[in-house]
Amino acid sequence: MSSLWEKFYAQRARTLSASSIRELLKVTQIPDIISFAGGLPAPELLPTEEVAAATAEILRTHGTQALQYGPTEGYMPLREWVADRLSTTEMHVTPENILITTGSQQALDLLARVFLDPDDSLLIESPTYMGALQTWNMYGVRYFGVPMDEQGLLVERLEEQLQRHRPKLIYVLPTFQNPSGVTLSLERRARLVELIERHGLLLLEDDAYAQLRYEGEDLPSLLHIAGRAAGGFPDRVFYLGTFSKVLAPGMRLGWIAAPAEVTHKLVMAKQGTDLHTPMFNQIIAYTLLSQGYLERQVPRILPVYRERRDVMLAALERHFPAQVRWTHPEGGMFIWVTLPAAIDSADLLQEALEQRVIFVPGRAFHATGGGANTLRLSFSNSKNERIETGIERLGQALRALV
Ligand code: N5F
Repeated sequence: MSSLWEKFYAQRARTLSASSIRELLKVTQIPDIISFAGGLPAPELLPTEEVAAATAEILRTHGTQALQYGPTEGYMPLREWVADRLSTTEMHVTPENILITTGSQQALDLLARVFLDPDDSLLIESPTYMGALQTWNMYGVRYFGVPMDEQGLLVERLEEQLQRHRPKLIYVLPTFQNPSGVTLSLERRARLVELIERHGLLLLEDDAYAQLRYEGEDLPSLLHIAGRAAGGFPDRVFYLGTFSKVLAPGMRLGWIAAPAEVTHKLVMAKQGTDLHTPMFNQIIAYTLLSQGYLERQVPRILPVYRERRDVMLAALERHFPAQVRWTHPEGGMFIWVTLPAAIDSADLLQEALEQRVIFVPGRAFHATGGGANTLRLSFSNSKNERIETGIERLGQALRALV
């Protein structure tokens, strides 16, 4: 239906669509709904006490700085902290490489402002993080999906796409991917880095879940593989990190690591967007991090999420029909489910809502069509009993459709 404002909207606003995760978040407010939709941290693991103590301390010691405007680049001690965490003996990262953003979601948008013209071609994993698609849709880009298997992106399928579409950038979530939960193998990581160098495109690595590993060995990031080869910060890799999954998403703190010249451009784009990320939140985060918060918090989080993952996997075995398949993530927050081809997960969501359980239907994670028979389940935000009950209800809803 056309509204009064239709003729006034900018061209880029015509393609705006609501995030299905954000829309489903509203449903989550209904008390007895079991939500496997948003990738939200467990509420009982959010550090309310520690943030309260740090806040009181900061107001005493850094009060005026915390309540004042600050630099667009971010709070220097926090930038230094991130740079130190990313530095290795082979790759020195400096604060010049780091821009603190208002969540890593903002970094996705700033990158688009700086790098993407209408009709630019982007390679994305299929499926991929829908929040990135939502941002980039506004810039009129063209997507080409690269298929994945249980080892992640099929790198051998890339070469042909690189030649055919001449993309400017490839967006990859190599570790505990959102939404599939899959991790890119070491061998494929090395080949991917080599390919982007050879074909001269940019690689955007989104590593939101890297710290949440429940089993298996840590793998080097694409940034670190490229950095080792380059003997310093690589030219072609931009790396996104976030404090949302291990600290608190409500603080809206993320970062981008990029070559200093690129960071400088991104800073100018951010100046026009929100001037800077809240100083108050940055100083709280830095205070906690410098007092060993992560070393305390990560070991608290891991056993809880590992158990929730295992409870969900076991419940899926018990309650889902045999024709349904799902991934076994080694970390992160998501399990990706593939239903028989004839079933649409959007129809399943309608059934599931009746049973008071929700998830994200898979279509939204596919930029180039398809995925109607897929769906994403998040296990991080619900306690074991609710996971068991929710999957049982979902199994019932599913049997009504199979
Ligand atoms: O750093 P932040 O909080 O802005 O997170 C954005 C983000 C960036 N990159 C990846 C791969 C992510 O998974 C996210 C966060 N995505 C969650 C999700 O459910 O897919 C949270 C969305 C929560 C919401 O929209 O309420």
